[in-house]
Amino acid sequence: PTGGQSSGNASGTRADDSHMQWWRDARYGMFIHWGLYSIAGGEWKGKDYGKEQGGASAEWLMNSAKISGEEYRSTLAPQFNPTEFDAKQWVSIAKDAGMKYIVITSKHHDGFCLFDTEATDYNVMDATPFKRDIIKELSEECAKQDLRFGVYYSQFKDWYHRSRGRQNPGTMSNEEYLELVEKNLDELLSNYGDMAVLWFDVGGNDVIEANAQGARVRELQPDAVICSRLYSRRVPEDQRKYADFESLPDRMLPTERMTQDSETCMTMRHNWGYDRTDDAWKSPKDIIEFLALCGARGVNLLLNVGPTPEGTLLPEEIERLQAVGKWMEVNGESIYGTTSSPVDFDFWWGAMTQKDQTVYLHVLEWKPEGIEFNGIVGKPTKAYFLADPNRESLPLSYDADGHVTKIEVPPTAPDLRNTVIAVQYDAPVVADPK
Ligand code: H79
Repeated sequence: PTGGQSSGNASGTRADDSHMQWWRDARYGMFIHWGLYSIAGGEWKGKDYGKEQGGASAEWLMNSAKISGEEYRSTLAPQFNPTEFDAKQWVSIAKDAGMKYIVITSKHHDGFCLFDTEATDYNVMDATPFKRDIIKELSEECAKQDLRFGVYYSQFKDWYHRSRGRQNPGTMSNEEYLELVEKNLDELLSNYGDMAVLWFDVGGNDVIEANAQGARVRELQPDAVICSRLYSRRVPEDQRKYADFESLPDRMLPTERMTQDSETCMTMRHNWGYDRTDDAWKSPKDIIEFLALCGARGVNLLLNVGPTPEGTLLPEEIERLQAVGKWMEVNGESIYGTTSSPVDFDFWWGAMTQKDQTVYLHVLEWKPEGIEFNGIVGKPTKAYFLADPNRESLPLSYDADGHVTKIEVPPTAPDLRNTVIAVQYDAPVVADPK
């Protein structure tokens, strides 16, 4: 009844789910899509695949433009020299944005490894002039700045290494490929300090294969939080033994309260990887709304950036991260460590999160006539704007019959994007069963 999440599916493989607590409290993380595809930016031989393929070209370019592994590598790898890459700056930006963890593509479907590996020479050290272990630099910087660090790893799709017959000859047989994944995982789990998250993507249907990979993660990093995409969606949920959290489909906001640990991964525009022509930017208000709505449904938000070939974040990305960071500085209490709304419905003005004896109203649409809500037992003791350092009380009235609480507010919204009102009770919040 308190709206707290139940444990993930993985409790069977650990004594308890204590490794999930930081992740539940964190609520907001940074996703980074970066690789050889960033150089192409959605274009190949003068053709803009971003516009042609429904805007899903960036990290999918190799597939969309039907480029052979050989040509993709020989064209892009020698150009991969992002000399402006500065792990310290990226981590600071994520931190200032209010994000609590980072997940970066260590290997996407194009097969290119952003880390030092013995398993393939198709990696940043051996195949590019850059010769710097990006995963090492970022993991060390996260440790320094006290941010959790994790990796995305495409375990099933690998258009470079994995042979899938004539269409994609690959460089390896299936057996060799599974060995590559095993070695890569061992390296990622052994050489980079604490791995907070293992973000697998597009799992195959082979549960035995997936379980072997999950077991290896548990063995080497028992506290790593494992993404449900270790398994394909066709694997029944109760068989996803190592899935610690449910990953909602790409860019999908939750439509209802989730009863298990869940995360939405979201882009700032359409693509994940850097794209030269993608101009579908979401606004800072959009992102602040995502945070509120995800929070109300008990879901983490993993917000993506797609750095440039030079190794920088885009000014548009930085601007949005800073705007949301400023909002979080004032209103973070209504996001971090909160659980989903006490009630299953939204209100005309927005939605709620909760913590202990407080409910947070995320007011996305202002109504000068007052903010009304129902669904909670008892009369609140106090309501105030989180942004008000003096916590001045807003006038409250309570309709005992209808259980409706009304908060009087000024004619104009203090924050048009999302004004948070903290509503306090003198006991833990309980949803009204009526
Ligand atoms: O890493 C990002 C995506 O590249 C990856 N998941 C996020 C986090 C992803 N892998 N697979 N998919 C997403 C789903 C594939 C969708 C497809 Fe298509 C639709 C493949 C073919 C049709 C999108 C549109 C890609 C090419 C055209």
